[in-house]
Amino acid sequence: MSELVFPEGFLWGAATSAYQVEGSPLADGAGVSNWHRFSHTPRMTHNGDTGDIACDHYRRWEQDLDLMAGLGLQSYRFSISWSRIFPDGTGRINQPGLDFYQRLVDGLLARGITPNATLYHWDLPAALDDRGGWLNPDVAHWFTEYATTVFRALDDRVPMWSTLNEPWVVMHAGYMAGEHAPGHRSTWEAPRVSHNLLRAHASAVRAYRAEGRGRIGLVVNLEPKYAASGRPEDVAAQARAEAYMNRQYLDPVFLGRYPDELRDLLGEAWPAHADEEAEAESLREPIDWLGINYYTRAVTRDEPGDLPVREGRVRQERHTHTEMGWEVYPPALTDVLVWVRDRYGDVPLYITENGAAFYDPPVAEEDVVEDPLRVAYYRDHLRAVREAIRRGVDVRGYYAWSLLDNFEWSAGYAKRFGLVHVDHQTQRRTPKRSARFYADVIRGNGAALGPG
Ligand code: PNW
Repeated sequence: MSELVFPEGFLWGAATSAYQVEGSPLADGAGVSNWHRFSHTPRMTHNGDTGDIACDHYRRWEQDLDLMAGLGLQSYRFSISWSRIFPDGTGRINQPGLDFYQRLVDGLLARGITPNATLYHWDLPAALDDRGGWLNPDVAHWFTEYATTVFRALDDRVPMWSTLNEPWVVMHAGYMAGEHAPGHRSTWEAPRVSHNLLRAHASAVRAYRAEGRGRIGLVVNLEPKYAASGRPEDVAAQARAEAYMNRQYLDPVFLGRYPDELRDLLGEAWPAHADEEAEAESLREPIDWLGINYYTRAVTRDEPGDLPVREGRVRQERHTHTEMGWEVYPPALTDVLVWVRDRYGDVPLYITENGAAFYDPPVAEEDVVEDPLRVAYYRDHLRAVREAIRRGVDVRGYYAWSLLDNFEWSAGYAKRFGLVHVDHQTQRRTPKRSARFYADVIRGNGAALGPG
């Protein structure tokens, strides 16, 4: 490949997820999800925001597909809402829920856009939460029943699948930190949740092998950890933090074992999980591709007593931070891609999310929102991806997070990640400068990034 452009066939896309954009959560026979319930619980989200309307994508999907086509997107990563298909989580299938995704997939294909479907992006049927959710070992069967139904309906037109989006966030934010549904805070529950997530993933992959025709993978969030100093305590803190976030899922999937550091960082909560450890080998199930969501890095130092990770973050004042408080540090994206290849071998990689929340100026009469920080973020991170490819890492595609400003979970609508601005009062969509920039990048297969 020439110096500037990406390999031929590199896939350029953007991503969203069901609860964050669709709205109409109970339409056409859908069941209540855990996130519907959680966002309607007082004080759980910023400003009491919910996904009741979100981007109204459930009704405006055709307009949104035209928007994608206008940007020249080659692929769209979206998620399927489990509770639209199985209102009770298992058993009865709600056909109108499936029909929505049939229409969406057909509309993508009609525009030459490759669908990339995520089965679970955090919205669990509330009926299953009532039965213990990810704590109940039966969740692997429930998930496989749901996955198989969706495969049968859509696999003839969807060539790329992933099982779970960011199991670490499901476990940590949902069961350890209490910030996401179901809002638990339990060091004891967390390892069981992780294990059941991995069992569900492996079981769905096995089901796909039996009848699927496309490629199936897993999507993880990775945040490279750098030790704040060479002190042994800080180096050990780095290893714990890396094991907790970056290796807790990938080690079982690729190596068939849990990281040793989990024992240390979960303390008393871990010995209860000898059975899980013994079962880890059965979690190793070959996948066709791995999705990596990258936003930031962490510089870590030892902080005794701060359970479970005892990870003290050292804020890097000299660097820009996004509205999420996340440091902007593009070189770590190159590092993490090289790290995955070196540790786990040559599985095809996709960046399934990358992007930033910044304050955007109010929409004026002009037809574009100026967002220079986001343009720089995309430029610098895409250069970092190109650098990893130069170093021989097999990166096959990139998805911007996100197509639209959307419901940013517990941060509600206050944080904007979109390439396209959404006025949540009127639902008007206005492209930002970053959308124009990204369209240019796609058109020249990376040439618009320039050298660097
Ligand atoms: C991801 N972390 O969430 C999700 O996949 C998206 O749904 C979300 O909108 C996006 O990133 C922006 O937040 C993450 O703490 C949440 O490391 C938290 C972390 C990582 C990813």
